[in-house]
Amino acid sequence: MRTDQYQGHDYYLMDELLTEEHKLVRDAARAWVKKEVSPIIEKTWEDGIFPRHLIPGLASVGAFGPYIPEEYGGAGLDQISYGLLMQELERCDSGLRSTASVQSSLVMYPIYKYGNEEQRKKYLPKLASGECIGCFGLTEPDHGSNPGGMVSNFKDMGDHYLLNGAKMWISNAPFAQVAVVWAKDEGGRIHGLIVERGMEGFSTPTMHGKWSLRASDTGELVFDNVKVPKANLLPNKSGLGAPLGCLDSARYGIAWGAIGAALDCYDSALRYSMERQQFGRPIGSFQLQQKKLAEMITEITKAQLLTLRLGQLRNEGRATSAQISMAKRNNVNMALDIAREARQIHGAMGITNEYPIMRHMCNLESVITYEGTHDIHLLITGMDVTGESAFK
Ligand code: TGC
Ligand code: FAD
Repeated sequence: MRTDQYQGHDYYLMDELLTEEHKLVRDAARAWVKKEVSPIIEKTWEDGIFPRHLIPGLASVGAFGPYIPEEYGGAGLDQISYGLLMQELERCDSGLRSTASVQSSLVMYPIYKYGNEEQRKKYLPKLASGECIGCFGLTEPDHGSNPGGMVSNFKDMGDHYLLNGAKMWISNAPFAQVAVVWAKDEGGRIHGLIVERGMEGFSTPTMHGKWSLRASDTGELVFDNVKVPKANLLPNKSGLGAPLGCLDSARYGIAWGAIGAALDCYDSALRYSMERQQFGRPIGSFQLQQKKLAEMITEITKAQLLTLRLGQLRNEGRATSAQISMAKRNNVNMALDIAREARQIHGAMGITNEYPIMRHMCNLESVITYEGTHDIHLLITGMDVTGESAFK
């Protein structure tokens, strides 16, 4: 079993820009991860299952609904604390962060933002405590980057809605008790519906064969004439902007999370480069290895500054969707590049599970694809700066 020797890296003294609360939240999450998750993460990843016994611990560090008000069971924290939490979770494993992202930004956020008071009171406290786990169904087998083309639909049957269709690639689906599902009404307008496990005609088959994000459970959502009570429709926002609004929050968390994965790879590579001797010297004394390490910490530092500023803008309610896209795209790509370089610094050892590098690298292939692919985020930036959509 690998000992988690991780230390944070703060080249530009960013801690001085954080509040005491930010640091407390981050340090508590880091301590919990080191104690409870690091010792089991390699085995869990190999087994290809999400370790459900960690759910109460995730709730205890505030990872479920960090920025949801306390009156609904959330932690009532700001956006920077939320980001730091995601960073610490993904420092360990992207799948751990995924579970928290989905619960917070893709399930609790839409219920809080688009739901009515009854729905908030019914679902949010149980989601915050981890008593209930949720998932988010947007992607379909034939509609990934283009969710507006979805075919899942519901009909108004008078006293209930009748839901049909299928969602694919859904994180947490195999064990979630509730699903926030996006489907079209008879007029073709997209709405969010809360679908509960146990509703007749609703099933959640597990998807197998992933070489990435193995510590997160992924599944389908299948709706075969599911009767959904009318009280389960999210009433306060409809249209594609509703699910995309949730994605803004999750993509922001991923921007921080990716820094965590990059920091873990850098931390491991730096330590290894000073321990591993070749030609009678630590490999970290060779210029080629120093170039790799210097470029890694430079890119991490740039991402930390970009993301902290984004957090400030989100705290002020001024961050745009396009700014979030830029950070998600930049940081995930940066983390993947760093994982590849770190793998080389570790030589052959880098391909083993003695070190976290290959696990991070494999995970980041999902992270660079979900919540909008690398290409899609580039096109969002392109659209923002030119005013021309390349999608239509
Ligand atoms: P478009 O015409 O541009 O926009 C439709 C409406 O949406 C509004 N809008 C947004 N609103 C809030 N936040 C955003 N980020 C928004 N982006 C657009 C827009 O203003 C418009 O509103 P209105 O009122 O005018 O109707 O839409 P489009 O069909 O051209 O598509 C644009 C595109 C391609 C950028 C969008 O579809 C997109 O982002 N595609 C990527 C799909 C995606 O990210 N899927 C993620 C699925 S969930 C997931 O992956 C979870 S993984 C979780 C984990 O395990 O961690
Ligand atoms: P496609 O859209 O088919 O894209 C294939 C390729 O074509 C990509 O390289 C893409 O960039 C490119 N492309 C597409 N359109 C354009 C264009 N206009 N211009 C240029 N290039 C383009 N979804 C959910 O709803 N909920 C979840 O919880 C969830 N969890 C996930 C967990 C995992 C592990 C994974 C891998 C995915 C998950 N997803 C989830 C789905 C994810 O959001 C989609 O995979 C993603 O949006 C891309 O869709 P796609 O895979 O269908 O790729």
